[in-house]
Order: sequence, then structure tokens, then C-alpha cells
Amino acid sequence: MAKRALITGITGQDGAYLTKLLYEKGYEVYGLLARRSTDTLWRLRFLDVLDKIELIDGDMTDVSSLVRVMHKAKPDEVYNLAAQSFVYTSWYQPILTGQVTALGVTNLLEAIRQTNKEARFYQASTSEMFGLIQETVQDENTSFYPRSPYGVAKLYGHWITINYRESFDMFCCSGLLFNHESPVRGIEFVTRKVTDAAARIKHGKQKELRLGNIDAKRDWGFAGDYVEAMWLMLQHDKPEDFVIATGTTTTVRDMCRIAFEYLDMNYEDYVVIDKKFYRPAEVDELLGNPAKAKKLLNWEPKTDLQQLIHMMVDADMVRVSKE
Ligand code: NAP
Ligand code: F7E
Repeated sequence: MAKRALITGITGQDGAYLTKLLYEKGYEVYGLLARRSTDTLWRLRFLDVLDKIELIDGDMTDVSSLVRVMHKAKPDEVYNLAAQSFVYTSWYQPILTGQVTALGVTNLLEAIRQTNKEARFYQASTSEMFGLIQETVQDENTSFYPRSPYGVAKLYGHWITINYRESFDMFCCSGLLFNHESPVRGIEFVTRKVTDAAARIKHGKQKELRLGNIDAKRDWGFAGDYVEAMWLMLQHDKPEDFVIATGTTTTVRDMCRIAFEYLDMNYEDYVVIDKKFYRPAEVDELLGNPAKAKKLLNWEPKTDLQQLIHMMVDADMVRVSKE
């Protein structure tokens, strides 16, 4: 019989890539769909999986809807990808961020515990929990120091996942994923903001690109590679937590250089620093060590930053040319 998976956050970047991966592996895929007044299905269409899945109405803040979704989907595996995931916004909507990104995890874990505690659970944890880094290279043993309401909320989600594993003997895993991007990354995140702007400038549709702190460093990977790690965690013989990263860190400045150079332009001619995009507290640098995932899951990133940025610029060039 085909395995059944439930994905929350199915309309987001990772939700779309994970749907494609699981569908190709023969899973029946169910997704939690929060009601919105605008179209949120474009990523599932872009990856050509929208007509291959079943979407069920619900919201992470409404535990009754999560219980209903569990009854309907009867999943073997639950991937909790739903979150208010934009760090910048978390300072302006800190309570909503806590309700969705932190307490939402408990709502879902309770729904699982009360309906089918045998279902395996994946929690989307994040390198933002390392925040003000306590070690130059971060791994599963590095202490946390979140620097945003988002990071604080995710830390709660991380620990409640571990707590349900230890309290109720549930198969709960937490993936500490570093930044990962793709052609369907939200436009508010810096990589996509840059690749979209480079494409627009090349087409003469935009004149400049306003950015905040371009000296920040991130360990960027490709979302398509990272969703495979999520799946592998739930196939492992015991529930554990894993850092997923590339092991390379790059400044926002150098990421801009890669995007603009690909289109034969110099980013310095277009980038304008705008204090509006600075954050109340910054995560200056992140660099992950994915050795445990390599050793126990045989997982490795396949895409480097240059390939990733080129892939994103190519997709944005096509999009902009069709507008
Ligand atoms: P994303 O594109 O922002 O997607 C977030 C998803 O959560 C969307 O499907 C959104 O639905 C859904 N959502 C938000 N509020 C909800 C609510 N109240 N009820 C139900 N669904 C809700 O995020 P992503 O980049 O795919 O990331 C996936 C997960 O991994 C997130 O939890 C994120 O925090 C975490 N993470 C991401 C990264 C990264 O670099 N991408 C790294 C580490 C961890 P709508 O489309 O309807 O808004
Ligand atoms: O910022 C700097 C900004 O918003 C990256 C989320 O998926 O990954 C993501 O969080 C860096 C920061 O991602 C702009 O200050 C400069 O230092 O692309 P971002 P993020 O905050 O790292 C983690 C792992 C998650 O878990 C999150 O959900 O870029 N930066 N200028 C800018 N950032 C943005 N967005 N816009 C700018 O204009």
C-alpha cells in the first residue's frame, strides 16, 4: 500500500519541493491549506504537482482543524513546514509569529498524539536558533542564542518536538536546516529579491536594488536537495535531530556579485544600501556542519551557490520576459 504523508506549509517553497519528491516516491500526499484571499497555489503549479495531491482546509492556530485533518489524511508521516517564516516580519508581528511558529507545533503534536501517535513527525527547525553564534561552525551540539522573535519561536518548536519524543515515545525529528533557496523562494527573502531585481534591471524594468546589511553571511543551499534530507530523517531507524547545511558561507554582497555577473553586470552599479532593511538585531554569520547527516543519512548537498543563483536568475529572466 502507498504510504501517506501530510504536509503543513504545502504552499510554501519547501512544501512544493517536498510534495514533488514524495509524489515521485509513490506517496499519497495531503496538504494543510490555510484560507487566503489570494492565490497561494502557484508554487505547486510551477512544479506541476497541484493536481496530484489532496488539500484539506485548516490552520496551525486551530487545533480542531488539525485533528480533523489527521482523521482525514491518516498519514504515516507528518511534515510540519508551516510557519510565519520571514525573520524581518517577526519583529512587527511577534505574537502571531509565536502563535503559528511556536504554539502551532504543539497544536499539531497534540493532534497527532490524540489521533495516531505512531505517525512519524518532522519539525522544520532552523539555523536562526543559533543566532548570535556560540561556535564558528555550528552543529547539533552548538548552544542556541536566537536573535529574533522568529528564532525564539522556532526554538520553542524545536524543544517541544524533543519533549514529545521523550515524553510520549513518539517518532519526532527536528531538522536544523540552514538557509535554502530556489526559483520558488518568496520574493521577500534576499536571494530571490536579488535574482528578481537582476532580471528586471537586465530587461530595463528596474533601475536599482535597495538592500540592508550586505555583509551578513549565510550558508545557502538548494531547497530541492534539502527536502530529501527531511524525508531521510523519517526513514532513519530512530528519531534524531540533524543539521542540514552546505558547509560553505558567503556574504550577501558576494551572492549579489554572482547574480549580476551572470547577466554581465556589476552589482556595485545598482545596489543602494537602505537602512529600512536593517533588522533590530542581526544574525551576522552562519556556517553549518552537516557531517552527522552525511554519516547517518548518507545525505550531501548536490548544488553549490553559483549553480543555485544561476538557476534562480534563469527562472526570473523567463518570468520577467513574460510580464
Ligand atoms: P514559506 O515559503 O514561508 O512557507 C510557509 C508555509 O506556511 C506556507 O505554506 C504558508 O501558507 C504556511 N502557513 C503560514 N501560516 C500558517 C498558518 N497559520 N496555518 C497554516 N499554514 C500556515 O517557508 P519555506 O521557506 O518553505 O520554509 C518551510 C519551513 O522551514 C518553515 O517552517 C520555515 O520556518 C522553515 N525553515 C526554512 C528555511 C529556509 O531557508 N527556507 C530554513 C530553515 C527552516 P500560505 O502560503 O497560505 O501563506
Ligand atoms: O536574509 C540580509 C538579512 O531574509 C538573509 C528564512 O527562510 O533563512 C531565512 O532567514 C540575510 C540577513 O533570510 C536584505 O539582514 C540584506 O542577514 O533572506 P533572508 P534569513 O533572515 O536568513 C532561515 C534559515 C530561516 O529559517 C528563515 O525562515 O540577508 N539582507 N538586505 C536582507 N534580507 C532581506 N530579506 N532583504 C533585504 O533587502
